[in-house]
Amino acid sequence: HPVTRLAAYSPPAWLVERVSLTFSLKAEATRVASEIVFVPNPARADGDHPLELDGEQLTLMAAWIDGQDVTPDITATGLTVQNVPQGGFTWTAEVEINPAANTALEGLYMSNAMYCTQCEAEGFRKITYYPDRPDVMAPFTVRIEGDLPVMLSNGNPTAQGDGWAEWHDPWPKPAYLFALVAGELVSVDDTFTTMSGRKVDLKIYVRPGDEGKCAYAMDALKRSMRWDETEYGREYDLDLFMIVAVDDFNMGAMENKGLNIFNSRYVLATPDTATDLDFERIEAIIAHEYFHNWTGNRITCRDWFQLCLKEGLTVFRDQRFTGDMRSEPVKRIDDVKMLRARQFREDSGPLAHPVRPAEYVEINNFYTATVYEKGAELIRMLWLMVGPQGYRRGTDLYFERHDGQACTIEDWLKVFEDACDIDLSQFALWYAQAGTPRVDVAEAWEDGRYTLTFTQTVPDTPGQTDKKPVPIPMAYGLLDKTGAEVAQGLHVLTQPQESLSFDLAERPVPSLLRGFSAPVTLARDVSAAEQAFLLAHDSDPFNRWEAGRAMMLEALTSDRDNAALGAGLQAVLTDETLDPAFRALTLTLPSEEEIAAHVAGRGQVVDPSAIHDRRAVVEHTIATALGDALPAVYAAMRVDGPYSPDGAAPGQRALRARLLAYLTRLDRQAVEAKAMFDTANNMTETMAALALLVSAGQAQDALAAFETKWATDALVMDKWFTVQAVATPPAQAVATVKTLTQHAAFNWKNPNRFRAVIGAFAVANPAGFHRADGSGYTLLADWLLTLDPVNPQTTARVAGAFETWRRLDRARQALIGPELERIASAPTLSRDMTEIIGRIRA
Ligand code: BAL
Ligand code: ZN
Repeated sequence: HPVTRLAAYSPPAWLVERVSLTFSLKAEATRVASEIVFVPNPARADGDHPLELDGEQLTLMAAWIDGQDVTPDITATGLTVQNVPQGGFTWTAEVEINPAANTALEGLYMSNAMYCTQCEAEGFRKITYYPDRPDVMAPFTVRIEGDLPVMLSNGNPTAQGDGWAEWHDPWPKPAYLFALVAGELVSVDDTFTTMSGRKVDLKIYVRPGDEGKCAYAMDALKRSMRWDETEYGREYDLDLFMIVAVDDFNMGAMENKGLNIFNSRYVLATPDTATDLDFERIEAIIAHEYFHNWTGNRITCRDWFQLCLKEGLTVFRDQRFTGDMRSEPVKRIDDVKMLRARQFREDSGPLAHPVRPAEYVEINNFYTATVYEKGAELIRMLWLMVGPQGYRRGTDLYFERHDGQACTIEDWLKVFEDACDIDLSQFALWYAQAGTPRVDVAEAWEDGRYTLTFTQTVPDTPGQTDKKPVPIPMAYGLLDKTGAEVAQGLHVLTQPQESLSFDLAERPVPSLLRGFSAPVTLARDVSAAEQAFLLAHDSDPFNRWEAGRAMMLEALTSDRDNAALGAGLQAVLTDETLDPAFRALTLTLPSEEEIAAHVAGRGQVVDPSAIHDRRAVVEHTIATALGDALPAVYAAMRVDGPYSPDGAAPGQRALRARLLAYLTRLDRQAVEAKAMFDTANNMTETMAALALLVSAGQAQDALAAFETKWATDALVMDKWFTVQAVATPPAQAVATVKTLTQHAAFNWKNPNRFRAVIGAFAVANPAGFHRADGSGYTLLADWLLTLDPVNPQTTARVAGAFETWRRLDRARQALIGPELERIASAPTLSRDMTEIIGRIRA
């Protein structure tokens, strides 16, 4: 499979002035007629150019240039026409495609008798021949013919009749933002008046029967539209904004211009069917896709190496939105937990790559935690470094200077250099160097002078050594004995080693990397007493949580005495000035993955079984130490009255669920968990209780009752699948997963189902997956080989579960190695899997 390289980028020879498409929909034989007006690209006035178009799995019926028949040279990936008129021409063609056979869910495909598309990154080439690259932007006119009641495409509707509909999108866009949807759909409607007073129609399309599950998504959409106006000055730019919920979808959602397509799990929600976390995710993803309208669509990426230009920025935007809608410190802690669990894991293993990769085989393999989450951290560091006003000046200039263009990271950094008068040449290294920088901290106290010395190193990663220091914004505070702050600030580290000194009356306790001001690992010897002090006193909520987490990690991986931890957590638990959501996070033990990463970071071999067992012991110890406060706060956090996913209630439920976990640790009969399951009036409490019952081996009746109640709701049944795949104790996990895969509702070709069972088991039940007999590995490998010919993109994503294999003991590596080899030697392995498995094995 050929490698695509950033260094080999050259601008397109031909630009598209406009494109018209006519679809005649038939499940097995859809015809796509195209008329594309090509004009020469002034940037390529370097001689004569043939016409080269991308195209895959297309049957070309006929093609013309300026009305003359042509016979292109056709390969498996596209076509070429020599000797085209160099001043410009019109290409007209008709192709036939088979949406019903498209199980990969890229291009035009069927989901439950509904036609839909997914074109990012390179799906449009499976719809018709086209220059399928993001730096070719054009206005689209689309006509859809078919006998379906709803037929949608991008932009505004221009005309419709019996069996046809026409759409026009005036905003030039790359092909990856094209969308078409057709089916038996109904819409939930609303309107939004923009800041300049224009009325926009909002429509969420769902299957009949799901109309009652869209209210939260609609509300989140309106709040997102307002937030983008007030925070970024960005107004919506069409008369209509549509969202469609689709059951078969590889991603979470897709920002197609004016016609966002969503995985139905991120649209549909009622208190009965969705948890607090589901509501929060719906809000965040609705916002994310909407925000792409400016960061992604109006200004797009020049090439796929620049993916973080739109994704990192849009993730940062949605993170800030959620922080504003909910709790900023809680959101920050959640984001850092996710970053560490997914991106630090990726950055420390064989799949490590820079935020802007230099090469790829299959671009779908680079929709990663590094591009998205670390990409967002880079924007966040920039925001910290230039301050909120400088940041706004920079983004204003970005929109003004680059509207309608396909841009690069260099363009993005240049607007900040110009708007804020800073030099970002060193900052650009963050985009090019993979690996999580490590900052070692040493302290000195002498004659009233306190000195912190920081030493940074960027670790080697596959294909990258000898890295340079990067700018690291270090937010800090210094606390005196009473916990009062005697100094605080932000210092940007730029040197391999750098010191900061302060003249003080007494030796302070430092609180470093406040708010997690940079995506680095901080290495510093901190005593238990100092951690306990920070847990009790730090005015930075992130570092307060961080101190508790550090104490827990010590308890989980060393023989340190836990008395200070128990007392510190009890103080947090009973501190009514603290947000219950924050208390819940602080009382949550690090996940098994987080513990494994910590162990590996110390250069030790990871034993997932030992980690699982030790975690249970420490949880028991903490539960005991919490004493009477545990049942007391558990009772006090009860939420009465009607369910609301907003306000204080989710935090109270989160704390209550956390405490229920501790209570259940002390009572293997799980009496309280059974009581919560039996009396819950919302899915949040139902799932919290069910997960504890499954891990306590007490869930037989509850699982049966749940299944009876929800058998016909696939999204809710995914929760039933996942809770068993994830929470079943390690000894039974593989057998349970095998049973689940034989369940009538387990349609493995549906990405949500596959992820709910196989994906969840492999990443979220580490002790079950890493069973010493290797049966978890064989199970995963079998399923990857089954799914790959059907849906390579989802297969390759789930295969990432093997990325940590080198940190395991030799015996486990000796079991995984042959499974990886078995996959690699499959006769027709996809390009996606060939690349991922190749990199994991390298
Ligand atoms: N662009 C793919 C889906 C998303 O990141 O919004
Ligand atoms: Zn995105």
